[in-house]
Amino acid sequence: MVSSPKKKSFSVQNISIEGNIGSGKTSFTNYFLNNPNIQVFPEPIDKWRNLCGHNLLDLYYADPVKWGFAFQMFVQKSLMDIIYKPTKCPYKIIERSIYSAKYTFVENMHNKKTINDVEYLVYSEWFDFCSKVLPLKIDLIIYIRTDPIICYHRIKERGRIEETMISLDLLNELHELHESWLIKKYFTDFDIPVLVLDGNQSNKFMEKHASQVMKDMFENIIIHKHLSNNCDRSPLKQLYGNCSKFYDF
Ligand code: TTP
Repeated sequence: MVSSPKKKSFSVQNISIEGNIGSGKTSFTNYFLNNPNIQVFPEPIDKWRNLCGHNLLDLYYADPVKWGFAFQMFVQKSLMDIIYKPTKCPYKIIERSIYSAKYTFVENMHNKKTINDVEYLVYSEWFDFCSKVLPLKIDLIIYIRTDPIICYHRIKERGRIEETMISLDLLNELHELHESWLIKKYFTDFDIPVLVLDGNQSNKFMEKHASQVMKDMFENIIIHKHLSNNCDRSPLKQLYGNCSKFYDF
């Protein structure tokens, strides 16, 4: 008896929300909270603030040279934990990824000698192990692209106690590193599609962006359910391709 070709099952699609400190990632992520097709995993900042009673975020900002390496190793571990958390939803949204931690924060710390060459090498060995050896997969990045000066004012407004030291210079440096990574595609072996959204806009517009993304995702599930075995492209790659895309409202 000849069996008919099986339809592919829908593997979970991982989407990470990226952008500078204060760019609006958390607010954007919150729009997806009550969608039954999407499970949202917020950034594990509470863990960074309380590792067995130690506030690593605070230690880091108080003495970056002493604590930068330990802090970033822990950030990497906590972000890895999230990508492995199971979900029954077809889409998983995570805020930040090991990629942004490495390509923006750690690169910046190394450039400024906050972490030394040996620490950088040890970190990079772990990063390579996590990103290549383990079956880690992110299917789409949504980049909330926000002017550093706007990020600066938002950070001042929210008044997170550990972040009083954050300067506009730091935000400019991190912005440039996000741009190199996600717009200029500096890391050539990084081929995850990037959807770029203008984070300078009001909440009303960001909500519209989120609705459009959810609509795309819903349609994408329907389309993917009808794909046969010989299509091996990830559904989100099919949707967004390899180039950046802006929604225009
Ligand atoms: P973000 O990850 O940028 O989160 P956020 O709350 O600022 O995001 P948004 O305002 O866009 O919703 O940074 C959280 C804090 O952690 C911030 O002080 C920067 C710090 N951090 C690092 O120092 N290194 C890292 O690798 C990451 C991911 C964050």
